[in-house]
Amino acid sequence: MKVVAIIPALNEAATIANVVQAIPRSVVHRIVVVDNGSADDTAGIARNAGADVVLEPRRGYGNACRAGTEAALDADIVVFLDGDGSFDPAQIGALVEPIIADRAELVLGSRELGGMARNAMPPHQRFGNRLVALLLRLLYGIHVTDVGPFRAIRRATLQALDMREPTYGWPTEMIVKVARRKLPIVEVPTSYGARLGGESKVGGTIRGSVLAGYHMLVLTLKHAWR
Ligand SMILES: Nc1nc2c(ncn2[C@@H]2O[C@H](COP(=O)(O)OP(=O)(O)OP(=O)(O)O)[C@@H](O)[C@H]2O)c(=O)[nH]1
Ligand SMILES: [Mg+2]
Repeated sequence: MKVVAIIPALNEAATIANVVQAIPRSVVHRIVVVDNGSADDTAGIARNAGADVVLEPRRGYGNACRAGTEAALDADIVVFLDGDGSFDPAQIGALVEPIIADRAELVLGSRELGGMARNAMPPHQRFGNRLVALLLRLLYGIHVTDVGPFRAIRRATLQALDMREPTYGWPTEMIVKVARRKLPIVEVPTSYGARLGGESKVGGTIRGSVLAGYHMLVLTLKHAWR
């Protein structure tokens, strides 16, 4: 099974080389970094570290993930991870295993199960993730403990989901659409630390937190009542 790692990255010059180089090449065949018009040299540094770089001019986490998926048509499985070094790329093998074993279509890395460093996630973000996980259980009957970005999915399945969300709704949209199709979702414990450098765009900013929380809730409710 061919595995391609997709890393959406916006101004991650301080960390992107570390992340790309830590990805186990025995598991991952190709690394795609999607640069969203960074003001720094994220793209050049990622390329030097061994990644293929895709430029996506339309801003937004979802737009970047979609561009990465379109650049990974050769993949059987795609893995998404952040470019800030908060996840451990060594755990990608554990993340893809349930798909290879045909036990899952979507595998979610759970930071609640894997444990997070004390300063890794602000309390409001942890609360929001737990709340959405609870709603996913109540409204869709799926047992998840976290709604994180570190995840693996069969590429053909992802393509069939017809993903639409341009920004922070993308990760939740993926989960609810897989749940509505009654495809198997498995959680795997993944560790989580504070970003290794650079600046936060989501949880560490008021704007990012409000937008992410809003989109996660709207997506969860919208697809439940459809
Ligand atoms: N391409 C792209 N990537 C983005 C965008 N917003 C965030 N990202 C990336 O998504 C990942 C998660 O963003 P972070 O800023 O780390 O968000 P966070 O994890 O809530 O915040 P921290 O606690 O500071 O790590 C990082 O790899 C970012 O570079 C965006 O608009 N476009
Ligand atoms: Mg982060």
